[in-house]
Amino acid sequence: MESENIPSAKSLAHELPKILLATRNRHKTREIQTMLGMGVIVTDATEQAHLPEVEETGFTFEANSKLKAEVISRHVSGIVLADDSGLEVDALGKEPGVYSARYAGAGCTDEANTALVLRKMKGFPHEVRAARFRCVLAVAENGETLAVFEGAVEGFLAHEVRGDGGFGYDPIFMPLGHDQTFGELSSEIKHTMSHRSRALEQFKEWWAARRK
Ligand code: ITT
Repeated sequence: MESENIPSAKSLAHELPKILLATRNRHKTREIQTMLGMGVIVTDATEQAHLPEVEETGFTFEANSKLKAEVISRHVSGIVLADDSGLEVDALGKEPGVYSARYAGAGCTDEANTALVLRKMKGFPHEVRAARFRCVLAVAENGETLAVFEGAVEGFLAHEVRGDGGFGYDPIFMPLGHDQTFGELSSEIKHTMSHRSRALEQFKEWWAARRK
């Protein structure tokens, strides 16, 4: 029973600031919730059936993140954060890039995408396997972008799938200075250097200044 003086966890949760992510990728939501900590409640489009699917018609991460944030922010009150991200492989002319989620075809699995990248890179030696993850976060309110933040992490592609941590291309990406993939490294280590955490640090500063 809730006492008069001690607020329940439920009533405290009502007091916490909330951020809606314009994503249906639960891995992104989990990572961003972890990085923002317990003082913020992060929700996403999977929890709100009325939110539309946003077609990613842009040719850059920035264009697509703005598109997702702006469209979703027209349907809710408050700020909306969108994440558009992906893997760029230099030897593949920066593919899969904005097509990272659908590289092996619409609705394909992460495994199919990673297998396709490895197949295209078969026989390429380590020196020409440079790659990076990029993340662009856009914040919008009432259909208008308020700010955009970018983060990247450089690295190399592994020759085979290694580790089962993370998601997407994590099991084939070795960040610079490590010979393990993001699939093998802990999520704590990933969060110290990832494209998403680098963009999110800038968002945190912007958000703190706005809430002052
Ligand atoms: P939303 O558009 O609903 O946010 P999505 O998964 O389609 O979800 P993107 O269009 O931004 O999102 O595509 C991002 C893809 O890039 C994602 O599906 C992964 O394949 C890859 N990716 C992004 N960040 C990654 C990370 O931290 N680790 C591994 N792969 C990542």
